[in-house]
Amino acid sequence: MSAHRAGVVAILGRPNAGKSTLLNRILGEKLAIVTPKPQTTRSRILGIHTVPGAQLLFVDTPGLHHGGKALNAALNEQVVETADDCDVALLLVDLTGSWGDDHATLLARLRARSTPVLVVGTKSDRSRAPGLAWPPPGCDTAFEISARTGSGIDVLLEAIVAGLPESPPLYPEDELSDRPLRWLVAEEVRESAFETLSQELPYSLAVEVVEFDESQPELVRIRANLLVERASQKQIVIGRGGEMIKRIGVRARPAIERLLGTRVHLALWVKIEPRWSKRPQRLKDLGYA
Ligand SMILES: Nc1nc2c(ncn2[C@@H]2O[C@H](COP(=O)(O)OP(=O)(O)OP(=O)(O)O)[C@@H](O)[C@H]2O)c(=O)[nH]1
Ligand SMILES: [Mg+2]
Repeated sequence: MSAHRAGVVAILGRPNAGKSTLLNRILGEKLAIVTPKPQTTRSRILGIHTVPGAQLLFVDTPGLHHGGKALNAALNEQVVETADDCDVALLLVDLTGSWGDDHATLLARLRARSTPVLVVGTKSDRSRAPGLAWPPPGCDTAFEISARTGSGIDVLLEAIVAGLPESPPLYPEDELSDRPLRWLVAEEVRESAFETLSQELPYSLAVEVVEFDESQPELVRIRANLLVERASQKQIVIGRGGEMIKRIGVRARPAIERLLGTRVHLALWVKIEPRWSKRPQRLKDLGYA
């Protein structure tokens, strides 16, 4: 019998490449939030996938991007640190998009550290961008997957396992993530806000669960604050007569109930917290750094 393998698998790529969708598909559970908007993921999330003979510790990362805010800098730092610390790297490239210098730079960095890198084309269920050279320049092989249909995922998983070091399992086999439940709950609310609110507003929004009362086994009472930076944003999130915040709650609640496996009472409040996205310590408290 071959030796047990285990290690950290970094999921890297541009915003919107399909990183979180792939993680959820592999785990068979929704761990990471997914939206059509770029820059959805704000922090590394460890997703643990245990199979006979191997344990894969997937780290979903925010998309690499530009911009001067402390939030953006914190996001990019997490990407680089994850890339430098992993055992196998997946470089996700949207097959409906393009290959660029950002991909090439990341690939060169990983190769310089001798990290095994698998280049993975995503969204293969959609038609490929006509100008895309595939496999990309400098790559002999590349994978193609669809996290939506599941196509190509088994082949990819086999290749990942082959690249992992020999090691006993590093986490209990029934563990799914290193993230606390209340953080996952906050993320569900953030996803709902992303989907409900339009334009840039979601990027100025943070969610913090401030109360999580499990004293009644059949009904968990949760209170979460939606933090915005300005009074005008607060008005938009609340909406006319409270209509918007109500919609955010209605959309988030079933997802949270699925996550917790109980009925949930969800109370949402909007609070102004100027400059939350610019304060490194606050980003840490919120779990975004
Ligand atoms: N058709 C199709 N759409 C996909 C697939 N994978 C992801 N998407 C869509 O692409 C969008 C972005 O997916 P995410 O998983 O949030 O992308 P991400 O790379 O995690 O994005 P950030 O967290 O913003 O960096 C969503 O609308 C997904 O539904 C796929 O295999 N096929
Ligand atoms: Mg994501």
